[in-house]
Formats: sequence, C-alpha cells, structure tokens
Amino acid sequence: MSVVSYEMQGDIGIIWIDNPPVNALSQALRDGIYDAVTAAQDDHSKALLLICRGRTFIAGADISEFGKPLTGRDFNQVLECIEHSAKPIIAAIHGTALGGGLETALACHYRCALPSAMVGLPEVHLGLLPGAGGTQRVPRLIGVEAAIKMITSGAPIKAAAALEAKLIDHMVDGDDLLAGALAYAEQLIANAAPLLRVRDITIDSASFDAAIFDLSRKQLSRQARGQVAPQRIVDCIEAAATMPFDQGLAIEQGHFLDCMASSQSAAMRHIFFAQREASKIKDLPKETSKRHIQSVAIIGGGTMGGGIAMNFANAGIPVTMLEINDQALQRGLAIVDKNYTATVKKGKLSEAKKQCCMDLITGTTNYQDLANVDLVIEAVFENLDIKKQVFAKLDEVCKPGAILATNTSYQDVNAIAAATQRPEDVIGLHFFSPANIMKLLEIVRADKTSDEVIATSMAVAKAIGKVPVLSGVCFGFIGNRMFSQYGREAQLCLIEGASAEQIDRVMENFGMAMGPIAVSDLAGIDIGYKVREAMSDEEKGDPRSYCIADVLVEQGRLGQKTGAGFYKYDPQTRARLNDPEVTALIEAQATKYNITRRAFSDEEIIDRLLLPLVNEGAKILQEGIAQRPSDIDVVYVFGYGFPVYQGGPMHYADHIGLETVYKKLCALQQQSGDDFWQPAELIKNLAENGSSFAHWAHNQN
Ligand code: 3H9
Repeated sequence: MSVVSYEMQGDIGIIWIDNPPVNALSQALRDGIYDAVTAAQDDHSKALLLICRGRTFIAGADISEFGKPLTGRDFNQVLECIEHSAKPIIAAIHGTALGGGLETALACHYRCALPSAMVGLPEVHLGLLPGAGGTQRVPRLIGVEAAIKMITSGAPIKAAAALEAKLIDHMVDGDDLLAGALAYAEQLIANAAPLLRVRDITIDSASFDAAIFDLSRKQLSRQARGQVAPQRIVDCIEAAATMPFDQGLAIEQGHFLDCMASSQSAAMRHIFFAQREASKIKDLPKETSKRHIQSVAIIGGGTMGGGIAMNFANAGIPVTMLEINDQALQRGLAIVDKNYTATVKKGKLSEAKKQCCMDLITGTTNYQDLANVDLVIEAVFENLDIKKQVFAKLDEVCKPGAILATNTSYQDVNAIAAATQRPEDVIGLHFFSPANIMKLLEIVRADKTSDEVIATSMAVAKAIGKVPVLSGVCFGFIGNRMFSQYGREAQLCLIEGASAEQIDRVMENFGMAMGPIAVSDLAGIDIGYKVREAMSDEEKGDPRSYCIADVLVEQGRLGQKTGAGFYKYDPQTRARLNDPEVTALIEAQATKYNITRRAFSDEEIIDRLLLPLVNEGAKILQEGIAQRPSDIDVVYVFGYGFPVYQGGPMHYADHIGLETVYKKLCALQQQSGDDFWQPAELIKNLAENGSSFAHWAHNQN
C-alpha cells in the first residue's frame, strides 16, 4: 500500500499521508510527497492540502533510517519542492507535528491545526538539531529568543500557543480537521492569498540582543552539560539571524550531519528505541487482559510513600494512604502537601490543580478501609518480617483481584508473596526517590506473579508517566544490584588514594548527574549502614569498601542532612567542600588495612567504576533477570542519572568494544588478584566472537 495518495475535492488537491504508526517521514514518504506535489502542479487544483491519516500529523524523520544511505529524495529537496509550488500548499495538523513533521509544515505556505494539536522540534533529545530548515524558519516566525528556547528545550507547544507565536496561521473549529482545512483552503483561494514563504522573511537585527547567542551557549553548557547538539542549535539560529536563508540552511545541514554521525546522537537514539522496547514483555501473550485500576492504597506515609501517592493523584486516581497511627498519617499527608506547595511556588502547578490532587489523597489508620482498592503499594521500612506481616494483613482485607505490590528495593518478592494466599497477585513496583519525579519504575516479577498482573502493572506505569522496566527477583533487582558494585569501587578508589573530589569530578565529567561520593552524602550514609546491619559479614563484602562510611556514620556525619559526610557543606550555599578531617580518617583506615595510597588517573577511575556496572549487567542478562541489555540502559538513564548521551552502561560497553572491556577486566583481575573482576561468561563469549550486547540481543529475538 502506498504511503501517499492523492484525491481532488472541488478545487482542492488533497495529499493524504498514511504511514502508521506516527507518519514518520521515511524515504518512501518523502518520495511520495515529492511526486504528489510535482504531479499536482499540472492538474486543475487551485490549492493543495497536506493532511495525515491515523493518530498524528508527521511526527518527524524516520529515526530508524538514520545512518542508512539515501535511495531517493532528501529532506530539503522535498521541502524545496513544496515551498516552490506554484499553488498554495496548506498543512493540516492534528496530533503532534514534530521535528521533520513541523519542518515540512513550515515549508508549506499556510498551516492550520486542530486545537488539540501540538507542534515541536524535539531533535535535541536525540542528540540532533532540526536538519530540514527548522533552525532557519522558526526564528523567522517566532523571533530569535523564543526560537532558542523552543529548539534547545525540545518541548512541544500547544496549538493555541503556536497560533499566537505565528507558527500556525489558523485554528480549525471543532474536531473535523478535513472539513475545517478544506474550508480554510477555500477561503485562501477566494482571497487570492499570496504564496507565503517563511524563507523570505528577514529577521530584523533590532529584534534581538546580539549577546543572546553567547549567553545561551554559556547557559546551555551548564544546563545540558557535555552535550554538543544544544550548542550547535544556537550556532544555527545565529546563522539564521545574521545570514541569508540559503547560507544559514547550509550551516544547519553541516551541523546536522555532524550531530547525526556523533556517538552522542547514536546513544540517544538507542535510548529512544530502548525505552519503547522496555515496555514489551517477551513472553507475555498480546491478548493478556488487564485489570482496571481506579483506586490505589499506599502503605506507609514516609517520603517514598508520599511521593508514590502523588504520582497517582497527579494522574487523577484516588489514593488512600495508610499509616500506623494518626500522628504518622498527618506527618505523611503534610509531606505531600509540602511537595505540592513547593511545585506551586516554582510556578509549575496551579493552586487549583494542587487542591484537586490533595483532594484525591485521603488517609486512614484502618486496614479495613483498603477492602475495595484495586492496587495496594507497600512502602514501609526495608525489613522482610515487617513486609511479610503487612502482606498477610493485606491478604486478609483486600478484595479478590486486588494487586498487592511491594516497593522494596532489595527484599525477596517471592518471600513476600508467600506471606499471602494469592502469590499470583503479588508484584514488586520499585519506585526511585524522589518518587514523584524519577521516571524509572522497576516492575519485579516474582515466580508466581500472573501475566495479567504484569500487563496491568506495565499499563499503570505508563498511565502515571513512568518508564517501566521488567526485572526478575534477585538482591537489589537490576538497578541496585549493579549500583552496589559501582559504589563498592568508588569506596575502594577512595581508600586506595583517589580523593572524593577527583572521583566525583571524573564521573560528573563523564556525564553522571552527580558523582558517587556526593550521591552517598545526598542520600544519607546511614542508609547503607542500616542495610549492612542486617547482613552477615559475607553479604557485606569487602570491609575496605565500607569501613570509611561506617566510621563517618559512627561520628554522626550522615551526609548533607547533618551538614557533613564525605564532604563538609557550607551552611549558606550548601556547596560541598573537602574536609581534611575526612582525609585523615581515610588515611587511618588505609593504614589499618595495609593499603599504600597512590595517585589515580582519571581513566582508571572511569574503568574502576563503570566496568563493574557492565560486568554485573552481563551477569544479570545471563541469569535472565533483565530481558535485554537495552532494558538495563533504560534503568540507568531513567533511574540513576547515567548520561543519556552515553546511552547507558551496556551501550557504553558496546561503544568502547567488548574486546576492550574483556581485556580491561582480565587486567584488573590479574593486578588485584581479586575474582571480583572475573569477566562474566557472556562478556568473554561475545568478546571472543567479536560481538556486542546489541548484536546478542538482536539474535535473542
Ligand atoms: C527529525 O525529524 C530530524 C529532522 O529535523 C531532519 C531530518 C533531515 N521514527 O512513542 P510511541 C515509533 S528527528 C521512527 O510509543 P506515542 C516508535 O518507536 C525526529 N519511529 O507512541 C514506536 O514503535 P514501536 C524528530 C518512530 O503515541 C511507535 O512509533 N521527532 C518515530 O506514545 C509508537 O511510538 C521525534 O523525535 C520516528 N520519528 O508517542 C518524535 N517516532 O511501536 C519522536 C515514533 O515499534 N516520537 N516511532 O515501539 C515521539 O515523540 C512519539 O513517538 C510520539 C507518539 C509523540 C510521536
């Protein structure tokens, strides 16, 4: 079936685009539009309408074709053909006109849209810039400053705002796009409307401050640390403002091609597809039914419970928060109120919306009040016995068919499920702190969890705006199991001679949102301490990897919350500062464990911290805990601040090559004499065959 078709209605030629699911501008679509516009020049139509079937207008270039050779028209040839049409072409927009989709619309002479439509240039989220004139046409319509904001943020805007900004010319009344667009086209014909070409608009140099470009580049180097595309976007907009259209377009082309060939964009495109892949459960039949989740209960009103409750309230789902007594309950509800108030103060939420959300959250101290809820999420203290008691109680009071979920970070979900008579309804829903903000949701499938409960949980995650990833049961699941290896190595580097400042700087330069030592201080060093208290010596692992943290906790240095941890914190600015007392403490521990401290290179720190992530990730794959390597990448990007432009640990390993990873692991094992570094079988096999995680995953499908 052709992706482009053409029909006449009266004076108007309609170019129909039909390329499901999102009408991405594939090669076939580009060729089809070019041919249709060219052929229409010779028929009796007086105007042409570009309109899409399905759920959306063109949502952008077909990302899956990037890097493949052109076999037909390129983007700019098609847009030039539209722009130079002798008859007015009108884009009729519904759904989302994104990236190359909006750029196509901007090459048309007029644009109309449904009120529900959105337009945007999200290329920056793929490590790219708009490469089909977006950086040149948008500032000509909305001004330089607004264009920088729109294109570097990648955020879509609603049709009403687009109309006001002159990105679209006409809003269609009602929801019949075709009828509305035809009427608009008739009106343009009747008025002998001119062929308006955005390229002909000149940007008045008085309309912007010439300093804006340097200022924006500086701001973006902080906001989008390490990323190339935002910088190049500003360069392109500067060209739009200071050069003729074709010269600016050529600059845009050059930067677009450089970005497309960059490892940053490859990593970000990998994450785009990985995120979508993660929601697919390999062994779940497509027809698996889902339960309706119309009410939720949260057990525990701590920071985590409160954050989880907010997710549901934000999505319009009523939540009952259960606490052990009224005092704890009021404290929990107050935390939620405080969080919402902070969001209102930042201008990100209206007072009215806050009130709607708060009205959806009610409290109770009585388990009987949970009798009719569809989903319960337990978020009590990390103690297996307490959790088992909670689940036994839930089993007594909850209606048949309710989903019973635990937000545990480490505990055995099978053991928790066994505390009930309905293990098929029990699942892990592991939120990340702060739970109302962090996108990741690990969905932990226990041995007896039913398909229906998994399918429902995936759907619930999406409904509340989370990025779900399936994990099997193991200590720490995917994310924390790997993170403990990363944390171990950060501590060992510290005792062996690297400074906290060096470790954090190196990892932050790599792109991590925050270095590992600073993360410990932020989260509270006492958290790991408490977890270790319940562990045997064997479970705790190498004492050199936690001795410093133990002493800090015993000295009351719990991290940021006590004003001091691995660092001390300026009481006014909260800036982290090196503390000679901690250096002395570390030296004393090194002496105790017979460690001769030495200097570390930055590269050594990267290897020591990232290779254990990769090695543990490979073991997780071998054991079938994660479905695919890209799921692990999604966990790290959305839950642990791993830089999206590095693509996650498994993509990073593929990027540097598994042979290199294998050799480095072997070398570390030999140097340290520690089997911790023994390469996972999977890495060994793939390295020996010159393969990659991505290739292995492809063959598993
Ligand atoms: C660009 O345009 C460059 C130009 O400036 C210049 C060129 C020279 N290509 O997200 P969903 C697939 S760069 C290929 O679940 P939703 C997606 O993988 C592009 N495939 O749906 C999924 O496949 P599957 C700029 C794409 O309703 C299916 O469609 N544009 C593309 O939640 C459904 O996707 C963007 O960055 C694509 N462009 O959200 C927009 N888009 O079912 C990217 C989607 O096999 N897209 N797919 O897993 C989006 O933001 C969302 O998909 C959208 C729909 C909002 C459109």
